[in-house]
This record gives sequence, C-alpha cells and structure tokens, in this order.
Amino acid sequence: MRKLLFATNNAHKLAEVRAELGDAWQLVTPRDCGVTEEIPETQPTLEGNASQKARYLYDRTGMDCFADDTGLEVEALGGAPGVHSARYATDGHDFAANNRLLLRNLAGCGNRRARFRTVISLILGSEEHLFEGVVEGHIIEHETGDEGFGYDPLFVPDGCDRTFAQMTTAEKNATSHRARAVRKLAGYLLAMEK
Ligand code: ITT
Repeated sequence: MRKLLFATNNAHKLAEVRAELGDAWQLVTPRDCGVTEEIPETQPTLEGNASQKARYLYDRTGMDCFADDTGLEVEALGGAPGVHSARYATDGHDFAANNRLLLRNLAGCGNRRARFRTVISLILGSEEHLFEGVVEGHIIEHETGDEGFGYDPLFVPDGCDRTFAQMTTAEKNATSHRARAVRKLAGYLLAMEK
C-alpha cells in the first residue's frame, strides 16, 4: 500500500481524512516519522499555510505528503476569522474561546452567512498540487452538538438542519469542505497511478 504523510497534528482532521480516503493509502503522521515539533504556519493565506506545512514535512522526511489549512469565512465579518481561525480569540487552539468571540462579534447581526474553506497542498515527487473544498452555510446563536471540533457546534451547512457537531464523521464528510478537497486529492492520486 502506498504511504502518504499527512502534515497535521489535529487528530480530528486525521480521523475525517482517514474515513474519506479509506484503505487505498496508508496515512502516516508527523509523529510516526519522528517529527514532534510544531509545524510552522506563518503565511497570510490558507494556500500559503498549506504549502508551508507540506513543504516543511517534505523537506524533513523526503516523503510524499500533504497538508490541509482551513478557515471559517464569515460574510458579515469581512471573511474573518479566515486564516486566523485557530488563533481568533487567544494564542492557542482554544475552541470554546473562539466560539464565544465569534458569537459576540455576530451579536445582533442579521447576516449570519459563512463558509468553511479548506486548501490541501500535495507534494508528490517534489512537485506541488493544490486542491480546494468549500461548504456554504450559516452560524447559529448557540453551540449545539458534541461531535467534531473547532467551530462545528456553530455551523449549519446549507441544506441541513443540524450543525456539523451533531453529525457523525460520515455525515460531516458527505458535505464538508475538507471531504470535498480530499475527494479531489484522491481523484488526482488515482489518476496518477493509472
Ligand atoms: P494542523 O495545522 O495541525 O493541521 P490546525 O487545527 O492548526 O491543525 P488549521 O490551521 O487548518 O488546523 O485550522 C484552523 C482552525 O480552524 C482550527 O483550529 C479550528 O478551530 C478551525 N477548523 C478547521 N477545520 C474545521 C472543521 O472541519 N470544523 C470546525 N472548525 C474547523
């Protein structure tokens, strides 16, 4: 089975991507390859950060690898938190504080349209390829549901009446930004193997 390094330290992302890719590729993590330090993501765009993370791991290991950078883009906030989604409220990945700040910033706002956008950077044989996945939806007034991570308890995708945090991984993957980008990645990898 072909090995692919997924340049993430986020266990939720790993579970979602594993569920979507199935058994066709053996996904390994930075830790599996002895890389334990924080992977830098200092670029001003999702594309830049995805590239930076994938490139960093490729340079460290020489393995075929990919990284995902994702942001929540809220229309009434001019696209914020966007590339700053992980560190919206604090310096760290404090999901509860991020959600509280988002609700505060949208208080009294009639327009609650938002979208998740994922950019995947794949480095295959030293060449880079980018894949994007987007899901449109809206932000509700109170956190609802215990599944998923990050902003999932506040986000209802269009065509659904539940938040991502009220869905199983398979249900989230049916519409999510990340699963859409991963399906493009898988299509590309399959085509390359023919
Ligand atoms: P890696 O860089 O190690 O992959 P990360 O958690 O830092 O993990 P991102 O920079 O891509 O990942 O994500 C930024 C933040 O966006 C993340 O901390 C969450 O708060 C949020 N986020 C990303 N994907 C999400 C999803 O599918 N559902 C809800 N929130 C998400």
